[in-house]
Amino acid sequence: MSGLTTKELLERFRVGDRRACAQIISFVENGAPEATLLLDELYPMMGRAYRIGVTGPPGAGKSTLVEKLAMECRRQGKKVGIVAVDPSSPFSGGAVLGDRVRMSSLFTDPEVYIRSMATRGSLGGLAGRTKEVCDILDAFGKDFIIVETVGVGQMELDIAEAADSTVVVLVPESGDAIQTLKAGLMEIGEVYCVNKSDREGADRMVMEIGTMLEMRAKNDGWMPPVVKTVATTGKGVEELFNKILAHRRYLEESNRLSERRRKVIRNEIERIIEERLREVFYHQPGVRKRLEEMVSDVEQRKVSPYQVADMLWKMYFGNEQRRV
Ligand SMILES: Nc1nc2c(ncn2[C@@H]2O[C@H](COP(=O)(O)OP(=O)(O)OP(=O)(O)O)[C@@H](O)[C@H]2O)c(=O)[nH]1
Ligand SMILES: [Mg+2]
Repeated sequence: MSGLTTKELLERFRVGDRRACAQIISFVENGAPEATLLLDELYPMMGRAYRIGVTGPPGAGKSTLVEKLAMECRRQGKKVGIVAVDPSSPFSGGAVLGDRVRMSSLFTDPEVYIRSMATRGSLGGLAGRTKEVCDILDAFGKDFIIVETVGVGQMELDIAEAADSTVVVLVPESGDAIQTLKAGLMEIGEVYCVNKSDREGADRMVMEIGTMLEMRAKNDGWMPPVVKTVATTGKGVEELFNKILAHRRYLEESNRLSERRRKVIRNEIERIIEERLREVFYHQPGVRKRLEEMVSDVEQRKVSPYQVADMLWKMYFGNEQRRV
């Protein structure tokens, strides 16, 4: 694939060449110079895929469940993209053979595209990149894109926001842990899944989740359903998928899907501008150095952080602009 011009790469992508798709994703992941142009070119082809975020504690069975959800999509003749963000055991790459074997039926299916992104912490902006990787798979013609993340941090929240439907996967044993989880995970789910329901305590867990959801501040006219699954056997997965589709219908019929997508677009533009502003600001000669120098002054309470920020601001914008 290397050595192709951007135009050639795009031509291959458009006819469904998986290697071209992989190459474009790599460019975007690595922040290569051609990335922006490629994304611009692909933009008109995006917006058709439905995006499902799957999140939950480590080991809850997310990957197994994603595999089964993808199979369900395939059974219905839909094309699927899978993105695993920062997986402890990657789907692809061969690093963990076990995962690869488990996913094997999907690996050989040309209508399924699986990508792991194990780059958390590098260069920042990963949440943005995840969205862009989904965008590429969208342009590639996938009907559904399923994103797996271990939750819940700011990044997962960002990803949840970019997903059309967010599935939260919990297990019967989450029991007490749910207290600590509820702040994050109990807010973002649109469909809840009690996986490993072959184990004891699944029904109690379903009830507890239901109770917590009733107390949730804002449900927007959608009461998140709770589904029991056994990802290893596929039990309950069809129902889970149906609930996701029901959520989709709800979003479409209430006009919320386009509202949400507009919000995502707005956020994205703002994020790009903020990134650029930050970059331009700190690249201004002397700004970083001056900031460092002032830290000890602030530490000794000679000046306040606001006064330092004002000073730096003036270095950049001159006198007429004041802090807001
Ligand atoms: N008993 C039982 N085991 C399950 C079920 N689903 C998944 N597992 C097992 O749980 C383990 C973890 O499954 P994964 O799918 O890798 O879980 P994960 O949430 O993706 O894990 P991380 O990505 O590492 O956070 C594996 O050994 C699975 O076989 C289930 O429904 N019942
Ligand atoms: Mg996993």
